[in-house]
Amino acid sequence: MIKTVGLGAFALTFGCSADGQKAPAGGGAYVLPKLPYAYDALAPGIDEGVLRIHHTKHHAGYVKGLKTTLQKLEAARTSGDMSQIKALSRALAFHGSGHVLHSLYWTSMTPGGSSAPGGALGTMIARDFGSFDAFKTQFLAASKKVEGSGWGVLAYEPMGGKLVVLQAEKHQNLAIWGVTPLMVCDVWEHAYYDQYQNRRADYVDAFFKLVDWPGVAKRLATVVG
Ligand code: MN3
Repeated sequence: MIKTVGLGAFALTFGCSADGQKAPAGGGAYVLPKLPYAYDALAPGIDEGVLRIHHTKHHAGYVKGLKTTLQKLEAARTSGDMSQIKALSRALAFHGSGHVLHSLYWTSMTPGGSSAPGGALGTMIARDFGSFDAFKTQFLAASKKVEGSGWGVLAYEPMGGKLVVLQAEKHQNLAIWGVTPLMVCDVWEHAYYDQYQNRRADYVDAFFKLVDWPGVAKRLATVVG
């Protein structure tokens, strides 16, 4: 049975195909997803120009980098030349994680934002962080204090069956293996500098007001059943 969960234009398909394989979340290909809103729809929190360049240049660059890296790895296997394996493995994690996180970043936001979550998501946040306000304090602090370029991440950790807040450095560092990211805040300078200059904290506060909590709740439902 195929169940499609619409996350704006970034539709994720879950379920099993005829051979029992779970359908890939990205549709089986690495492509730049369309934004689920217009480039000017998040203003004034995030300006049109910032969003347009971020999506069409930066995210597109990670998609291209991921595909190029996979091609180089295939060539290395064909030739048997593994001399570049260290750099290629790093590039695979970097561009692959960049593509995953940016795809999620666009759908972490919705024009006008949304109110704090209730339902199963609200209950889990209260259970795992103490309260929504306590979660918010931790998420904002984590996002604002990433060292260098990186991300603030709300994720579901399946071993403990709980929600966690992570900082990611670059795209691929400081994760727990196996988590499912549910909501992410990009704090690379390219995400805000043209609008906020060095005021990363102001950008993070603006991002948080744009979070699409119903969308986050849908993502959680796909991993906790
Ligand atoms: Mn970015």
